Amino acid sequence: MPAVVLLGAQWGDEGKGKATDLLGESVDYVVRYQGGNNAGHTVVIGDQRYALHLLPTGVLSPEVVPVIGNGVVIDPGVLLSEIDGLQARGISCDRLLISANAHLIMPHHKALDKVTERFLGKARIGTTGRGIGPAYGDKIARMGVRVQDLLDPGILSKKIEVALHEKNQVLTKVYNRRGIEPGKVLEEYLGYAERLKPFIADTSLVLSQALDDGKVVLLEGGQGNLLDIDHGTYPFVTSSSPTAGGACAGSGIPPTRLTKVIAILKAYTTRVGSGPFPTELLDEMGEWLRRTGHEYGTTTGRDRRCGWFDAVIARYAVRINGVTDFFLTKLDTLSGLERIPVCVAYDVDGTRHEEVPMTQTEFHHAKPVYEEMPGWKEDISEAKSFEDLPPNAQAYVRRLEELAGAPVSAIGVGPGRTQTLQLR
Ligand code: 2SA
Ligand code: GDP
Ligand code: MG
Repeated sequence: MPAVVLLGAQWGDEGKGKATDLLGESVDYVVRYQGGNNAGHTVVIGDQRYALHLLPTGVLSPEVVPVIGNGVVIDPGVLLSEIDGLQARGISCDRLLISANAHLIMPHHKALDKVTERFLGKARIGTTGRGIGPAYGDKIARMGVRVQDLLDPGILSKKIEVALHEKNQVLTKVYNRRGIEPGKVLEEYLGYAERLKPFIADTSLVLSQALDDGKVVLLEGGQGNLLDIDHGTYPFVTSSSPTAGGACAGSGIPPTRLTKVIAILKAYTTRVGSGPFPTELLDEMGEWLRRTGHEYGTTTGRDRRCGWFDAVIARYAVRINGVTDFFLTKLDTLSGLERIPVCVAYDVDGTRHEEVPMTQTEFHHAKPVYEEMPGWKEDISEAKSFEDLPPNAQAYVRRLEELAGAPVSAIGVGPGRTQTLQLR
């Protein structure tokens, strides 16, 4: 009765979309359990490229039931355009199930995300501006609007009115912006309700029964371990729990039913938005990684910050998530380098740290301690097995495995479905 979690081991964009798609062949349900349309998961099938934001990657596999779990925050307008966009490309979204308990992103969440970021100036988080933080804020404050509220216009109207009573004060008095008209929001959301109704379900019940029936459920994380609201580089994090624990809370699947935790690990490190990043390269080398690895935000198009592989955070991902295997991605990007530095520990104000430091102040002071690995010149994008890789590429993978403390079970050597080496 397997339920498998697939999550990002670093700061997101490790290639989770491609990895989920690959597993799509052997799973019955793919569930998004947190985040919203801040996520950007890319899948390349033949000459077609799909960038998914809210829909689980499983939507691309005809046999899979895609599920948006209770832990997700949904911008209904964006979801419907994503569905329409895929249907127009011949991908059916009819199987989609949306948890009645998931929360909705409302217009005031998007407005507040943007004004607060502007107000913070240099201290901004660097959010995607999609209203994610304010939507989760209202959820925790118990004033969120949920998917099931779309089924009851009376409740929906009341909730919008109560929320805007407060949020309009903030928007107009604190930030000098125009207030939002409750009637207009109600009309807009009632329109969404009509179209979304057929998809709304008690998804935790559906998943529980599916597991009882021996089906395979894949829980697809967005963002990554270090963007977790509790375990990440707070406050430079997203407002949800991309970690394995979050997969249970955000889907209603109990921890005792999880059989595997696959962490997607990029062969180097990237981050979008602000916050500490010990191995960041602010020089030409960083630019080379960005260009060679096409490191630009899938949702916002922003340049991703790039740096060397950091084994301290890979070990941390194993500790927080109980990682059973790694999928190592983008090994092909590193081809052509003479030597490849790998961060094995941090120097924090003269003290060596093998683990992520306890405080953010220390994390901000962390300087990488590097070990250098010899690089390889060969193009590896056509490799079909581990043995096809040049010896130095094999040694690089083995060293990362050793430093991170979990086995690598697959290696990505290109964005395409077929550019993957299975190791076990
Ligand atoms: P938010 O919008 O409140 O979740 O932003 C808070 C922080 O979380 C980061 N974040 C991300 N980091 C990497 N990838 C994400 N998805 C997109 C992608 C990002 C993009 O796939 O490329 O297109 O810019 C993602 N979503 C949120 C964000 O940068 C903030 O640091
Ligand atoms: P996600 O958010 O973790 O799903 O990752 P993104 O889709 O935001 O970014 C990962 C990018 O790397 C996408 O453009 C993928 O097509 C691409 N990609 C995934 N795996 C590989 C790989 O092994 N090699 C290369 N070159 N690209 C990859
Ligand atoms: Mg992404």
